[in-house]
Amino acid sequence: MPSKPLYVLNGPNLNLLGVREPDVYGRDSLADIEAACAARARGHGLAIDFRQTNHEGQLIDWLHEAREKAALVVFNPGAYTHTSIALRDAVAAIGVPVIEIHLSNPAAREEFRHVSHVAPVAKGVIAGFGAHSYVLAIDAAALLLNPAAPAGQ
Ligand code: CA2
Repeated sequence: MPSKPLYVLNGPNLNLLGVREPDVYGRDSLADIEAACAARARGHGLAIDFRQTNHEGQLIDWLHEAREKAALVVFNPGAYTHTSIALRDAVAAIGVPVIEIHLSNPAAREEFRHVSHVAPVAKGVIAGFGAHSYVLAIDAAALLLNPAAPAGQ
C-alpha cells in the first residue's frame, strides 16, 4: 500500500451539502462524507486528504500538488465538470489516477450536465449513489492501488 494519501477534492457549492436541496444531493453534510471516506480508507490501510473549494484555480493548484503528494485523486468537480477545459488539462497532466465522482447521476439530469470534460481523462467515473459514490470511489482507489487483492476484501 502506498504511503501517500488519497486526495478527495470537491468543487463549487458542495460546502452547502446537507443544508439545501436534500432531494437531489441527500442529507449528509460534506463533513459527514469526509468522516465516511476516512473510515473506509482506514479499513483499506489508506489515509485521505479531503478538501473543498469554490474556486477553479484552487482545484487546479491542488491537482498539481497531487502530482507529487497523492497516490490518487477522488474528484467531484461540481458544475466545473461540465464547463472546465482547464480542469481537464490539469487532470490529464498530472500522471496520477483520477476517479471522477458525483452524488447525482448527471446523465439523468438536464442536458447541460450530460457533458463531462473530465471523464475522458479520468481513470473512471462513479455517479448517482449519493454519499455512497464517495465510499465506492475509496474502494475503487484501493483496488487500483492494490490490484492483486482478491475481490471481496
Ligand atoms: O452530483 C454531483 O455531485 C454534482 O457534481 C453536483 C454539482 C452539479 O453541478 C453537478 O452537475 C453534479 C452541484 C453541487 C451543488 O451542491 C449543492 C449542494 C447543496 C445545495 C445546493 C448545491
